[in-house]
Amino acid sequence: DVGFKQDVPQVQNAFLEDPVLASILERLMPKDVFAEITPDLVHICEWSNTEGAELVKRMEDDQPRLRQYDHWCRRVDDLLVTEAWTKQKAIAAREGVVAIAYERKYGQYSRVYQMAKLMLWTSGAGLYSCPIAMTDGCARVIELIGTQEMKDQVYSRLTSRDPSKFFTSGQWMTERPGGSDISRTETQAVWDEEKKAWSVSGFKWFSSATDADVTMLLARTHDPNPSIAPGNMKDGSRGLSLYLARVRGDDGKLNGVRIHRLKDKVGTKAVPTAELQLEGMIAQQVGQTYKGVKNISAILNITRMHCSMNCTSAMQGFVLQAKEYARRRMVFGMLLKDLPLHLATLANMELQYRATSQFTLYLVAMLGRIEALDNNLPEVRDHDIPLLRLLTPILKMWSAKNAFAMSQEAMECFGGQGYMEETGIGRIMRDVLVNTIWEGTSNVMALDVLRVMAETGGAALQVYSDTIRRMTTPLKSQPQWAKSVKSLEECLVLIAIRFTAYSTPDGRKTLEASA
Ligand code: MFK
Ligand code: FAD
Repeated sequence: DVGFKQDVPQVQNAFLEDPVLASILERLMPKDVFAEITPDLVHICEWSNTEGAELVKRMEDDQPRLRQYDHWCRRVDDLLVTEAWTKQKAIAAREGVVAIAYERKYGQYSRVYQMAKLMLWTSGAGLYSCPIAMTDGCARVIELIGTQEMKDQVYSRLTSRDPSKFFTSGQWMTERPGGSDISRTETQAVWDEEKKAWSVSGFKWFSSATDADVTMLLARTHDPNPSIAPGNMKDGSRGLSLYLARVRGDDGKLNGVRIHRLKDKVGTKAVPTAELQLEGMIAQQVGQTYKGVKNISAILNITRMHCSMNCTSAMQGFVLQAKEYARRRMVFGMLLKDLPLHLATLANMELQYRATSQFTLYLVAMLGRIEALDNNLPEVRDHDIPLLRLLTPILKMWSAKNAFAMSQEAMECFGGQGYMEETGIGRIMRDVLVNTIWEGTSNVMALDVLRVMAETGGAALQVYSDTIRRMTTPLKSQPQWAKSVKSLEECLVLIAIRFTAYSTPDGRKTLEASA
């Protein structure tokens, strides 16, 4: 045990050590709200660094399994999730990672608080953030269009802080013929007069967090009146409706579900993602018949925001870790932090992280206003709603691509050690990569932007350009670099830089100086 020993990089409190998140929150919230939530944000980082880190490790070492048959050859489809995974559920409830957004204790600022906490909680929750995202989305749909019974029996549990009551939700859209294009959905829902419920049968090709208590799913509605739907069913995505179902009954038995297989994935290994056959799953319809895609889109827009929060959280971790290592690792007689070339790499990472966190929380703040304020207020109706709709797919795509690219950079910052599983960068790299695919691939996000432009006749884009103009006009002249913007992506980076600049005391002066 002789020779050189590297000074080990220390785990840091991501809220206290990173000036970025705190400065954004200070800008987005009233002082008293910021002061009140600060201890909770400090606390969740401490939890993430201790118990959370331990649970994440255990979730990775001991992954979910499927026991399909018992020893008498009876089909049981026992999904064996790990103890650490189960514990995460209780902690998520207790910490209110969904509840905070719906309690609305701080009105429009509740969403910002929830997402900030979620960002800091993610490093200790690992991919338990996946069921939490879908639970959040499900709660929002029920809040918007659910029946009173759904609100009493399901919503109240999705938003509960009591671990013994807390429900999580799945989101079953993707089928074998298509995930981006769900118009070829094979699953059917037929009304069961005896049970006074819908009976759903088909095959769901991807079901994350299969241990969820309830699920939202799309199915082709069988209309008993053939004159409404020839052949009793309408083709395409406009023949789909949204359904809500319990995954298991009170007896713990699956509700008309057979678990075919657990997926063997590149990452997200802690998440039990399964292929499911549905045979008479009892469900309730949510919202209008044939409006399934429209109705489930409220989940999509929330979960896409969670994807971006997940990316922002990963980027924050990469930046903090890389900087910490740079303060301790000597090369060629100097600390990494003092080498201009390495510093340039860190600065680029820092810039990407700042841009992403500013952009993400800017959208979260709009979501908070839409959820908590009267939607007829002109600033909500004419600004927040169209702008959030336009920017959500852009943010989702952009943050996912950037977070994965940054994971490679972060790995390289640690040299060979970065490639070792023990540093944890490899796991996050694998996990963060999925954000480019689930909840819609990049090209599907690009097409969604076009959908918004087409549907609003360009109005959303007008709001966007007006907003940018408002942000830039107070400057005496355009900075030189702003004139050379070549793409929407570059433009977004610049907007994010501008937000960053505004959020620091002398940022504005710096911007003026660079003009
Ligand atoms: C850490 C984070 C963890 C997150 C959890 C992840 C767990 C994994 C979960 C999954 O991956 S779940 C599966 C996610 N699947 C997708 O994201 C599907 C990707 N494909 C799309 O998004 C397609 O664009 C879409 C399925 C929506 C296309 O369907 P259609 O039927 O061809 O779309 P169409 O006809 O253009 O739109 C139908 C209606 O929906 C229109 O409204 P109207 O009925 O009023 O005309 C659209 O305006 C509306 N719509 C579509 N997308 C919308 C939307 N409205 C609001 N927001 C949207 N995003
Ligand atoms: P496809 O739709 O076949 O896409 C293939 C390629 O075609 C992509 O590059 C795509 O961008 C491109 N493409 C598609 N349409 C167009 C177009 N019009 N123009 C240009 N390019 C296009 N789904 C659920 O419903 N529930 C879940 O819980 C769930 N969990 C998941 C967990 C994991 C780990 C993963 C990886 C996926 C999960 N999914 C889930 C599925 C996911 O949402 C889909 O895989 C995704 O939406 C893409 O659908 P697909 O796999 O059918 O690919």
